[in-house]
Amino acid sequence: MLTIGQCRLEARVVDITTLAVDAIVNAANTSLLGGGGVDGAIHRAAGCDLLHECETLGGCATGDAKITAGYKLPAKHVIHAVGPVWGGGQRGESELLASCYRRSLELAQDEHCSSIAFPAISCGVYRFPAQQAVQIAVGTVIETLPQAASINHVIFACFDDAMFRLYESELADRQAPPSKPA
Ligand code: AR6
Repeated sequence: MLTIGQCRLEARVVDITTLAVDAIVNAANTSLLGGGGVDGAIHRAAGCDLLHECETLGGCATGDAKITAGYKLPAKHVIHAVGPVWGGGQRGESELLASCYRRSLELAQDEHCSSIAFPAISCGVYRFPAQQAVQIAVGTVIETLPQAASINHVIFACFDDAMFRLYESELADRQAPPSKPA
């Protein structure tokens, strides 16, 4: 766990669809019309009204995000972020992934959310290297928090222990060392 100002950042091994936070982030695709992985799990748990709202949104560009209600989910909102497909690292993948985290926090702030949970966007079907993605996720959230003052709790929801350990290690690395006594 890491505390930055008023905000607590933590990693958890958890199914993101079970979290009663203000917003969960979905790792969506540009159609916003559902898919496999975490996207499929979110649509199944939210019910078909989520798909109906997504159908009105006109899709979403890679690196951007759009927000809907949470319907049958315990979360109030779903922020649908579209991560990049990994293509070797020379196609702007890192910047596009960072943009997903920035845009998600901006939308959460616009809705006055205080808690948000992210999956490891692009780390499944889209094959982004996990360690690099985790550095981008944690780094971008920390950089963006000053512009997202409503947020006081960020959860990195991990589907397995290996991903959890990467987040734990990244959060520990970013913890400022305790100041030495004078
Ligand atoms: N809770 C938390 N994390 C999960 C869950 C869950 N319920 N389910 C999977 N993960 P992926 P992507 C993890 O493939 O790579 C979809 O078809 C998973 O272990 O869901 O961004 C979309 O429609 C992995 O670490 O998303 C797109 O077409 C992470 O979530 C495409 O996949 C992301 O894996 C997006 O691919």
